[in-house]
Amino acid sequence: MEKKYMAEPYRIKMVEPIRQTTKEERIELLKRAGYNPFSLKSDDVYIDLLTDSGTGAMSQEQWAAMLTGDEAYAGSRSFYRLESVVKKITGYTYFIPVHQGRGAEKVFLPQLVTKKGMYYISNIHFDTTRAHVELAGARAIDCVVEDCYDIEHWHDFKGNMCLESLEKTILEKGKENIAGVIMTITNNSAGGQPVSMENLRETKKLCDRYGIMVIIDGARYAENAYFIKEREKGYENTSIFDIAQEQFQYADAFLMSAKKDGLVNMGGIIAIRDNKDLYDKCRTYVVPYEGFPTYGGLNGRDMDALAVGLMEALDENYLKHRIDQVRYLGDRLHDAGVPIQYPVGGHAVFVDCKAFCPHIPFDQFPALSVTNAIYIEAGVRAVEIGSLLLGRDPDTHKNLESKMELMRLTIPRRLYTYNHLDVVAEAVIHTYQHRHELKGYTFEYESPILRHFTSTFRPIDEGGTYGI
Ligand code: P70
Repeated sequence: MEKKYMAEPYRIKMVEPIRQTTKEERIELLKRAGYNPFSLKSDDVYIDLLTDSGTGAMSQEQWAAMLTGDEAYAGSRSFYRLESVVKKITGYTYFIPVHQGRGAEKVFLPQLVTKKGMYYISNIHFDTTRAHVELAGARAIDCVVEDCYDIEHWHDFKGNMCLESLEKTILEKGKENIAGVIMTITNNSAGGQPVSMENLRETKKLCDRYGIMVIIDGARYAENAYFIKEREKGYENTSIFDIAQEQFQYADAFLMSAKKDGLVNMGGIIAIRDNKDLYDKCRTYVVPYEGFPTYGGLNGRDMDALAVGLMEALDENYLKHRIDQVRYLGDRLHDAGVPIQYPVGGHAVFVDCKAFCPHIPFDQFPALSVTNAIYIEAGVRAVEIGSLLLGRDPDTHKNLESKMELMRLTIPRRLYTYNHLDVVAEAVIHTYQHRHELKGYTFEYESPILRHFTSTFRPIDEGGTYGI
């Protein structure tokens, strides 16, 4: 009989002990961390769901490949091995390695910003992408479909670009002022929600009409391909590899934080279809920012691990178990009445903290409050994806209000078991039962760029509690 949630398609060859703390200790640890989970020591975290970025477990094949790394400064064999895999998957002509996703953004995004007053349009820009758009002197506009905000209801592709608002924005701002259109697949801020092949195709068609370049921000492109196979008519019998390849046909460039679907701890990719001029520009800037273009900030061994990881991440059994784990946690919370972005996406369960804590206003960060409460409850570290992460308007400096206040329980790849997820589910359900007692936060120190990473906070004083 087929199990509802697939068992691990691997066995465990090496173990890393994790440490449990007491509730009293965690209250003190969190206080010392300025109530910002990013400042906790990993040793003080029992189950770490801060991110799926660089936190997964590598396979024996990846570790073996690392021993074959060629550490030559220029022309490393490892570079050519990785290049051939990237070209095979994307079908693109040009490839430059970088140390991680933001390295790709820093090198690539400014190249299309040729004058003042330009815009990038995305289904939703993720945090570093938005930051690099703004650092390049452009502005970021998000045009995701409204379905995305219909948190409780099932829509197959909540990550899609809204084609009407995309076209409206292009016409309003003028096509000559659009630096590029960025398709984030899966759409991280929407809840790791997939983008359909049809939407990728139609977005590309529309952009071609206006002569605008399409860039895939594809940190989780393999997970997106899995959802297309599962949910989109006509793809049931297509292989994940072929779906992945087709996705890239509907773009001109591909930026990747390889720390996700590259199954490595560090790495990034810039790939360009055929624009030689753009490639030359990126190659010029990768040298001062990241390193010589055949290593781009990576060790030779890192590139070899990535060459293997990219292919492993397209394995259907691997992906089925991966997505089942996330779905398992989502189902446990959903069945207990905890409000979540439904259906769950590819890499995380996103808890709707606007519904969880309607008594906490957006600028007191309800999702930070829930995140801190579950750390105190069980030593589980999650992350806020809401108004704290969104930051301030770069022109008016006003706090922006996010449409959704989410706590992301991000599942690293091949790292935890279903039993760990039970601990997480119980902590969240318990906190939900005591949600009225939670209180908001205010800044003690606010960092000016990407503030969620390094700011510190203090709980608002009027009544309530920050732990249950
Ligand atoms: C995450 C991390 C990184 C990312 C991404 C997309 C779609 C580019 C990047 C940048 C960032 C993060 C957030 C909260 C806590 C820890 C880490 N996403 N595009 O977890 O890539 O990090 O390699 O520079 O999701 O979602 P990189």
